[in-house]
Amino acid sequence: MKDKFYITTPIYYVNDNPHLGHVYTTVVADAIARFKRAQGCDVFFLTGTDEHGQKVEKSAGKLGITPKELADRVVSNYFKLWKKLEIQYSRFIRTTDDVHAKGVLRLFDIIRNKGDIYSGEYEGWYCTSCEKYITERETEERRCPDCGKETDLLKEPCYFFRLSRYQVPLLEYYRAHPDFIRPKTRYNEVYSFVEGGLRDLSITRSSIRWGIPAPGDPSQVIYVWFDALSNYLTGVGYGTDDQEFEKRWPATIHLMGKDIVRFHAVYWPAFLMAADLPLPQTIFAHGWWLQDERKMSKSLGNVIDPMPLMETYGVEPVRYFLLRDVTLGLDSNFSEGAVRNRYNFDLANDLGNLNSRIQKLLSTAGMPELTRAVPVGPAEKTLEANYYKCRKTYIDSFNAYSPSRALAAAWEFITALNGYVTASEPWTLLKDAAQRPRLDRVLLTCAEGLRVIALFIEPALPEASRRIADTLGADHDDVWEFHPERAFKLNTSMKPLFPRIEEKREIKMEEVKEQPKETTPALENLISIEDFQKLDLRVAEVKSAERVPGTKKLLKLMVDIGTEVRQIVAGIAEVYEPETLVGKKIIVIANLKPAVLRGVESRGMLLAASIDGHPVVATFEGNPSAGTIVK
Ligand code: ME8
Repeated sequence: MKDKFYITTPIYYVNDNPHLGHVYTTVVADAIARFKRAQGCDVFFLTGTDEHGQKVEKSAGKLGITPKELADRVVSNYFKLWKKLEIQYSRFIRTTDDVHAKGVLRLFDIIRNKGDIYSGEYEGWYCTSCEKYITERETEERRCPDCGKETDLLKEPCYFFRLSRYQVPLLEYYRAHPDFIRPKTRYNEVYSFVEGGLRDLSITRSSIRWGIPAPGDPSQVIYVWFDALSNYLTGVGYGTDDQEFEKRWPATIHLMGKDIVRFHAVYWPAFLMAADLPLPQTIFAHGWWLQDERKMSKSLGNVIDPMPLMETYGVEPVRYFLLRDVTLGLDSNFSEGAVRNRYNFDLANDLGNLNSRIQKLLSTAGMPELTRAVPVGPAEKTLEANYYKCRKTYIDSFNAYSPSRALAAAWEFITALNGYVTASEPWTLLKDAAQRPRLDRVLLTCAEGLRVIALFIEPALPEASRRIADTLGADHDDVWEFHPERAFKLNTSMKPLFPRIEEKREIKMEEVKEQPKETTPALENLISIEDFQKLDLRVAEVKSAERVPGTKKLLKLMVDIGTEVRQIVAGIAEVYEPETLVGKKIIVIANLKPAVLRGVESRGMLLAASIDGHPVVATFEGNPSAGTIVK
């Protein structure tokens, strides 16, 4: 039987249109789901919208339409966006669906019959924007600690959930399941929050009309979070299709932003315990995309609209950027320069060039013939071994929910194949008919290499993957095996995958700040070759990188220059996240006089081009070893 894998995203509020944060979670979930499908799992991927509550009611009121009309409008934008991004969800659930309400009522009834729901009166400071009461611990100024908005003192009769009863069972559960809440930082936060004591939770409101009425008491509407969290059950048949529910529940992973981890890691498991239902395997809270160090959010009005970004760079490059540029779990400052770099380096240069080189070779040389090809030699064996190593890291990383690391492994293989193409000099072989058997071996290896690259990139770049696979017409047995004797039915060549972005398209999105234009110097002040030879330029491998505290632009890098590891400082922090540089091969001037920048010593300088004021670090095609002289 296939392994079952059930993944969810949060269901998003419909008070406003989706922004890059929503795209992020959904793309990550989609990539993980695609990876698991490729591994042969029986995948169920649930996403949807959270349509009830005061926030939606208020937004609709402002627009002079009903909440349901607003929901329908915004939901259609979600549908369009997910289609464009090729999000392959199994089901899209809306909390206004009838089947959802049935499941919510069942859950409410079961918990009430158990004695864990009782009626009382609630008074507290309520943040309408975040739909939650603020605890005394969190605020002294009565402002919401998350969005900074003012809170209102509310007092209302309501039903309470006996959350306090679950403090000890929750703590025991966390201890017995250290991987229940991930990453570890979130586990620790949640653990100490629960350790600090849990008060009963009001789970209905009399002040709100837009929601599911509480069973047996229509004066009360079920609190939006009780309603919303239940979607993970109702989305797989709870209350309406018991067979489906038995098959799917519990979820393997609930993925969400760290803003809502408490709802998922405290309230939700407590509700499930109260209803005697099994708990999900993992609650994974990813970090935030920040703008100017603050969370990108609708309440703060600093969101990035994914549409123009996708128009400028294409849909797939945005997917790739989101998956690759930040480790799942960490925060990251959004910068368009980083999107552009990912596009130009990883997609246009590494993947796009490799694909064009191989496609061009195949179409010029014609079909390689297996029977004519020389046997696999040391270069092919090395490449094959490299593939298996990268594949292992790729699979382990995706299984550990680290798409960025998985993609880095895929790119390691892309670099290796690029190196293989260069080293085997196919264009020279092509000129000599006697070398045809050798050339056929090289071509077959290139085709096989490209084929496995198409598999590697599928979770991030489904369309590019399809296009590559289509041109190769490979047989699909043992897809994950690197097979030197695989047969291909090559199709005609294809258009470039990721053409380099032209300058004028690049700057469309960004606020263009006045920058002194860098001009290309005229051919004067010529230097002699001896002058040039004074420079000790070397290939250097970045071993570690970190920001220089208190500066916006400076990174401190430790680089291996072959003879030693030394420290250099570079003004590239606005464009490069430190961790993305580790492992990169760059060019360093090793015999530059040391300098001290903001108190940090720099012994050398890296080479970079400046494009519209943004540094683009010079790197290599292939993989030269550290210390190699650049001349
Ligand atoms: O909270 N960076 O819906 P919501 C990364 N309806 N991810 C972000 C982000 C950012 N700056 N901003 C938003 C709700 N997100 C509830 C959920 S679930 C039972 C109910 C993503 O529309 C992230 O996944 O406010 C975050 O958790 C979610 O959008 C919040 O979406």
